[in-house]
Amino acid sequence: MTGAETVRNVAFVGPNGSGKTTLLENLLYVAGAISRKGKTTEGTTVGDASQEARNRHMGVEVNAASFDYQGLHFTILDCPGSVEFVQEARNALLGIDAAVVVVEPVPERMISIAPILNYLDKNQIPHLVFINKMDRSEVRYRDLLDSLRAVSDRPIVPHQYAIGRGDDLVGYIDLVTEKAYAYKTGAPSEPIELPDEYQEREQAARQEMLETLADFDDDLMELLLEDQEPPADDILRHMQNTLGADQIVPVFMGVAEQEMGARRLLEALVKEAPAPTVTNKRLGIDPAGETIVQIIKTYHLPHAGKLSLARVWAGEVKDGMTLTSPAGGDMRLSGVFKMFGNDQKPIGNAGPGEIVGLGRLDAAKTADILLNGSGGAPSEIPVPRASPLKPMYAFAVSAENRNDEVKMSGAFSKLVEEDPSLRFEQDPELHQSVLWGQGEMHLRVALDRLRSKYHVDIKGEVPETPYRETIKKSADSHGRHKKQSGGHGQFGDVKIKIDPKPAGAGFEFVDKIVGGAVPRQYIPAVEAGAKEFLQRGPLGFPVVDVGVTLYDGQFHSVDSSEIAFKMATALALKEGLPQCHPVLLEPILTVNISVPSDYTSKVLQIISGKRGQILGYDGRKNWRGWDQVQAHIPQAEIHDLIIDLRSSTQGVGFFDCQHDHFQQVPDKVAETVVAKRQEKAA
Ligand SMILES: Nc1nc2c(ncn2[C@@H]2O[C@H](COP(=O)(O)OP(=O)(O)OP(=O)(O)O)[C@@H](O)[C@H]2O)c(=O)[nH]1
Ligand SMILES: [Mg+2]
Repeated sequence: MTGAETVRNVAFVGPNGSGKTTLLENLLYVAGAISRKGKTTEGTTVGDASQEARNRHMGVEVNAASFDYQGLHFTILDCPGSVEFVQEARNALLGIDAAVVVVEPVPERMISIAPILNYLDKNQIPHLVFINKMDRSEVRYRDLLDSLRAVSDRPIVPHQYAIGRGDDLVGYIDLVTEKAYAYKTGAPSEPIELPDEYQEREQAARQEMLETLADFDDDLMELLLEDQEPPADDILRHMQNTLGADQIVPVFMGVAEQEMGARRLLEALVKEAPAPTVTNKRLGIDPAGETIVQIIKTYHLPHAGKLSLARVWAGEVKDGMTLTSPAGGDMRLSGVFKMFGNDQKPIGNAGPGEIVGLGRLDAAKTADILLNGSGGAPSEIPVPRASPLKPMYAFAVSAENRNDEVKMSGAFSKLVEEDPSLRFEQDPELHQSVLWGQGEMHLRVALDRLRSKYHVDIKGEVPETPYRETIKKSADSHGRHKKQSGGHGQFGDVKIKIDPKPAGAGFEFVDKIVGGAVPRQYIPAVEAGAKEFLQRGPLGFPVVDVGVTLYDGQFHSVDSSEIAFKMATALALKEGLPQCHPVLLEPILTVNISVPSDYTSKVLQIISGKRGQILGYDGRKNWRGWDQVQAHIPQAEIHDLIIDLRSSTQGVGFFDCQHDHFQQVPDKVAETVVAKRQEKAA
């Protein structure tokens, strides 16, 4: 067990492909935690631990690497960058004490980190930026810094300043110590003279850094006003304090692939990253109290069973102890593990501040708070919780082999435990099972997991739309059901009026029989017969907003029965409805789309292209530079919305939606829908 002061928990986040896993691999190598460096393109890294990640050469879930370095116990969480897996990062970030946002040196793409910066600031999570791939940089370093400033609410403070860029990258200046270094591939950088042409830029950047730090410290401000030079140690302390309080965002840089900047970043994490006690203090949790753990990730491993990656907020976890889930169930903890990619090493126990794997907590889900003892209800623990993201993309899923349907439901519920941004639903109306998630890749990875872990082959298709139909005109109709076959015959006869009703009225039945033309006891059968028939109207869909008035009929004292009147009603409707000008209705959703304002006009185009109607747009609350567009869009057009949104907003656009009303489908579209329906029925 490690004391909380000597623990450092860090998450690597940032856009997909920015080099997080590569940076981690190089960091682990220079820290001596691995003796050979793997490559993400070869599926051999610690960070891309799962088969699904290795196959795709990209992160698809969070993975942890714990190691010791310079007397500190580090855990680094490598988060996937793809927006479709962002729930993983959101859960992980709540369990760490500092984040490294890894970005590429491309100003136009900085907007893609805006959502994650927003989340970090909302939760006051200290974070620094690592500008990776400096060997590819085509712009001036100061322009890169400006592009970061444009998306960060907190001041951007360069800790390192680049010397050269792209192919001409030489090294960096440390703005705290004012020393210059030249990079060496696969070796520590070497001190050099600060190049003359950088003197001025260095002075300006350093002055700006000091002034920003002074905004948070009166003593430093006074010193600067007196034109005095603060000692490097003091500056470092200010850096550490303001970073720990999420007041500034220090910027580091390098070329992860060539180990450049990896040592410097590690040193910064050692000297400047906050200890778990800082986070505990912010949240108001006494680390010395009774055991509190938070599940930040759930894995179902093929051999080891369920493994929960957990942050110990307080107390101790110990093999064999009892932990209580929010649902109230007690679980016996079976195994405490130090995590390292695919490897888990049993360690028996862990203390406050540590992030460890916990074995066989069968009733625990990702994001749960678990307690030991009488520490109160989990819901009262002041730990931030990541709300599950609203799903934006769906597949209708079915087992390739019909016998696997039951197995499929069980397997999906396990996947949802691992990843709360997935949702699995049964749709009784359309007889389809629907898997909801964050995008196509997200769902494809889920289906791959089902295949590799639970051995069920699942097919995913575009879900069906729950169309309706209604009528525009009234008509009278007559239905007679008569059968004389041997003994008992069947006889029912009804005259009905069919009327359109206002939208939302549903089905209305009126009984206007006088003089017993249809005896009392058969009238409920007429209503039931109508309801049943209207489940599938002339176009093939449930009929809504229609009134049926029974005003006349005939009966037979022996042959009439409920069933005969039901049949007669069905015949009357079958004949009458087509005279009533039936039209197709489709569900319309209210959709709220959020995008950076620069893309708002593109979004308006996308909406029009999907037969949508724009209701209005405005600045998004608490999101500087973002708009929220509200629109009505037909559900039938929503399937690809997130794909179109992402492809025209650098991946950052998102939406939520809910059902609003049904609306008549334009004739051209309706023709296709009805033709398809008839084809399917045939
Ligand atoms: N030129 C250059 N390429 C790099 C550097 N660092 C990483 N790469 C390459 O960038 C690609 C993506 O690297 P990853 O480490 O998988 O990126 P990631 O951020 O983990 O990606 P996700 O997990 O998908 O979010 C790989 O092909 C790396 O080899 C670098 O410093 N310079
Ligand atoms: Mg990765």
